[in-house]
Amino acid sequence: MKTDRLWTLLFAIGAIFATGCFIYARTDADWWLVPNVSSMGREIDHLFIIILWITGIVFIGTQIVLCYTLWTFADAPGRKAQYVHGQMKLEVIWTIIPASILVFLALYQMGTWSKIKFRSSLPKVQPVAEVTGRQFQWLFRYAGDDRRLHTDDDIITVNDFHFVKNEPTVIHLKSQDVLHAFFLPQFRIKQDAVPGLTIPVWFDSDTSGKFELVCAELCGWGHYKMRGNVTVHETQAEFDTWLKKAKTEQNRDQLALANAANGG
Ligand SMILES: [Cu+2]
Repeated sequence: MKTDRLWTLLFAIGAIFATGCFIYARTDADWWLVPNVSSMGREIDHLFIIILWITGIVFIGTQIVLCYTLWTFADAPGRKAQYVHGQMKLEVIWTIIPASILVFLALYQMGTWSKIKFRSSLPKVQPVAEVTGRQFQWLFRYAGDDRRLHTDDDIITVNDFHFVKNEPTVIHLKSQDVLHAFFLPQFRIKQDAVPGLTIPVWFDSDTSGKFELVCAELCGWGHYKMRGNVTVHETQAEFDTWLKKAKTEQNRDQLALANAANGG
């Protein structure tokens, strides 16, 4: 009997150890702590880390209680099972503690949430682009020289998003068909694109360079293809140069199409 208990205990400790190793391996890789380049990203990471600490402590605590229970109340010759209807006091305690943790988290994250999601926090700037998700690509519509969207000189790119470093950046997010999710991992931005809605999303970047955009909502067979490149330009002038180049390319393509249609 004693050996049985020992084996059970060893198994429980092994399971906890294996789970710990697994969690460590996943957090050590760039699985969730992808480098962050946005100002709001730091606050979001901070919230995640607090939640990880709370759940980690609770996990270890409950596993210790589990091991203790396995060891102390294991079957023994002559020991009779006891019928217990309930333990009011314990049930109240383990309801109040998680409820308090949830209330704490709800209150603690409110400032960050309002900064990121409340319309009143939206920077008062023109949107850099209108972003439309559709099966299976991201379309970016930039304003041309008139600085207005939905006019003849708009520039449209596919899976290619550009904006400027250290500038509050706003996009208008739409979907043409089904639910998609606009996910910029390095900026900690994830927002559903919902058919029929235009959703303003804002973020910034303190680093210039190339980053990644992916769709984070299973939207059909080609969902895996819905990824794009994000380029953060060092200066507005650099962005303008890129936009000009994109416009020239677009005009050239349109001309080629018109020529082809005319049989030329
Ligand atoms: Cu998708």
